[in-house]
Amino acid sequence: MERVYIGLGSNLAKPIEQLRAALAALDALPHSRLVTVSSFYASDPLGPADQPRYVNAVAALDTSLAPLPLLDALQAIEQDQGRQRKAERWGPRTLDLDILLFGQRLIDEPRLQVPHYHLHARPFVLYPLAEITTDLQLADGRSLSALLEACPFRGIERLPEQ
Ligand code: PH2
Ligand code: MG
Ligand code: MG
Repeated sequence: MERVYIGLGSNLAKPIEQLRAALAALDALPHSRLVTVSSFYASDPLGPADQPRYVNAVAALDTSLAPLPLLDALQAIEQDQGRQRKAERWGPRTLDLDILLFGQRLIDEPRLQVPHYHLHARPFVLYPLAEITTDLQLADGRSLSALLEACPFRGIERLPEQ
């Protein structure tokens, strides 16, 4: 089993319910166990501003699936929850599931880069991740605490217990 951190995001069709349904689907994945989930956080959209606010969370999953089969499974969950792939970068979506970290692996393939490229710049990823880990070292040597110091808790709001 390897510990994988997955970023969840939604800003369409009842985002909180989208995240809840996605967590149930993650828990039901074969060869996998959902370990922990952060609080849910609301934030303004990064990217095009003419879209609703997002709800984000981070989940820890223990899995013996390999990275690309896990990515396939996550994309199938996105599809099941009505994700429509559009040309617009960073546009609105019912569900986004991103592999943030995969054990201590460094992955650089056309379909998958791990650690996730934008991890360091996104408070709505770093703060939920920090909530469910301690002393996290990324496979590329960066420490989560250093990333947090460089990325203030700004523009995000921790939602009350769901
Ligand atoms: N995801 C995006 C684009 N913009 N903004 C917020 N606040 N949260 C997201 O998850 C997000 C975003 C594309 O993945
Ligand atoms: Mg994303
Ligand atoms: Mg994505």
